[in-house]
Amino acid sequence: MSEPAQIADLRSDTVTRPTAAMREAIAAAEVGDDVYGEDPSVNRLQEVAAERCGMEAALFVPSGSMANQVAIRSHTEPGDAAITAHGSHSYLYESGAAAALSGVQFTLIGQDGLFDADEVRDAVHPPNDHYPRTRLLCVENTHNRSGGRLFPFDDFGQVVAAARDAGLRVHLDGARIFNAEVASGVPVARFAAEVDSLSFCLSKGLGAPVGSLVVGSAEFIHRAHRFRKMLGGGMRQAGILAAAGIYALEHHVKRLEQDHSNATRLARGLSEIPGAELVREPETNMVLFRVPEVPSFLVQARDRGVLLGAVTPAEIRAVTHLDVDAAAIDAALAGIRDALA
Ligand code: TLP
Repeated sequence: MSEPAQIADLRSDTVTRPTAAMREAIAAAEVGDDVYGEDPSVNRLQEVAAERCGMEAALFVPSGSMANQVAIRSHTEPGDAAITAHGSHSYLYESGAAAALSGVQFTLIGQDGLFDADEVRDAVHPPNDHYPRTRLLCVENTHNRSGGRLFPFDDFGQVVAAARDAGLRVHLDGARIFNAEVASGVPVARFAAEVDSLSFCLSKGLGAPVGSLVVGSAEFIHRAHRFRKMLGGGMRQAGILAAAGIYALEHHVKRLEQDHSNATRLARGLSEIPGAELVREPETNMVLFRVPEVPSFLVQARDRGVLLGAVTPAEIRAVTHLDVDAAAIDAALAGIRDALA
């Protein structure tokens, strides 16, 4: 049987394909061997990223997972503890890497990716040799598992202050920090100014094929560079990827507001479909919703050209991105309505 015509792939914003203009930037990229530090496009991307975040330095890595793990490894020693939210990507979706690669134990707090300063204070282990040494706070903004929720800037400042009082370092998993910037109006540099390291992805809403950045102080990035090597993340003529990243930072940030309005459009439409129930109003580019029978619904939707993913046995995630416009959202809604009829 032939595959149904694809109307909308809403499984993730990672599914985008490079635009023609991005491919031109890739084709024109100057390259060199980045393990020797000689790829001009990678060097340029790292400068652009550091400047955009108002930090001293940046490091290009192949993935968001490696960005988080390089940061965790750089901030900690084996046997340390890191505080993060239930459902955070670095805890839940990175194959146990913090335990396996850094020997770090997580202390989980909060709900739906959000938590407050008291929860941070309560989660810090006392300075007693029985306990793991709590060393790091990891915050995720926007928070994926809770459907792209924003960590409000004031609350963010308070949890960071609590971490500082306890002598912790702070890492921000900003895989989608530009969605947060566009949705909240708080520039990425203001979030970055609060933390020791920030990671962000080029390969999600920004529409590049591969790559993430870790940004921080020059000293931190020097240490992170070593751990990137140790994790196997040293790349050679990576300038063809960096060129796509530079293009994405220059051209694909402001347009994220379209993804956000498409997510709102999708949520509005879903709220009118019998059998679909929104988990909460979208804040950025993700919509979480429930249907009575998730596995069979996913198949029915796929048969109608609408690709979706389950985040729990009961919840479905739809993510808007560069390759779905408002017309595709409307067509996807018609497919979903039909799949639930
Ligand atoms: N998230 C992916 C899946 O792994 C779930 C997705 O489709 O959303 N931090 C956050 C907040 C993320 O959402 C992701 C990817 C990562 C880190 C890891 O990025 P990659 O996939 O590049 O390793």
